[in-house]
Amino acid sequence: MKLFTGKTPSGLRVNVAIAEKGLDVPTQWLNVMEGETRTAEHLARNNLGEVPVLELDDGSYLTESIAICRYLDNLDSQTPLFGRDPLEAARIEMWTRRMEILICGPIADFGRHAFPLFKDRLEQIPAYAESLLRLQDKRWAWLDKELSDGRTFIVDDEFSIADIAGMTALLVSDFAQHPVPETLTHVQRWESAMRGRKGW
Ligand SMILES: N[C@@H](CCC(=O)N[C@@H](CS)C(=O)NCC(=O)O)C(=O)O
Repeated sequence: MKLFTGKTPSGLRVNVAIAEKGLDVPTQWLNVMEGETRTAEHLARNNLGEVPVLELDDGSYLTESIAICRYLDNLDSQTPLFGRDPLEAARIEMWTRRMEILICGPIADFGRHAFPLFKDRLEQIPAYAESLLRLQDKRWAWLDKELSDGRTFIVDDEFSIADIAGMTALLVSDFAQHPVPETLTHVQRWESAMRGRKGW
């Protein structure tokens, strides 16, 4: 097994999962900004030219950060990230989708419409990008209400893949220089916990 990853929002998910589970996975780091995911060698691993990619021992490749995390999680029963029973697994799935779609969605789309990396890949619309930052603030405010019950993590008091999914939004927010509003103390509490996790 070999992981191809980067210091990127999606790469971070797998890096954190590996660190949390204490796995030892040989890793090759690719620099996205220097185009290392767009070489013929890497396109043969993933024709979307993205990381993370996990190469399996039979020579096949697994892509998509959450799918890779699920595979790694199933390799042992230590510190399960996807839940211990059917209901817990379903609640974690529910929240992972919410974190991906509602919380990561606007800021990731902002990046596509604002970051130079994407300028030749789509028509960037600056006004749309600005509107996505306002939407992101609304989504953080929604999450703040959800977390106002005082829970440490996204699903109850157990760190899970739902937290890892949300970390992506924090890292893209760093790149966008658009932090979580200071007034959102419950999200701030969650954010501090995330930035203190292994592998961040
Ligand atoms: N849905 C994919 C997204 C992967 C992705 O967008 N990777 C980005 C880094 S966060 C990448 O490798 N980009 C390289 C490029 O666009 O050239 C996942 O979750 O793994």
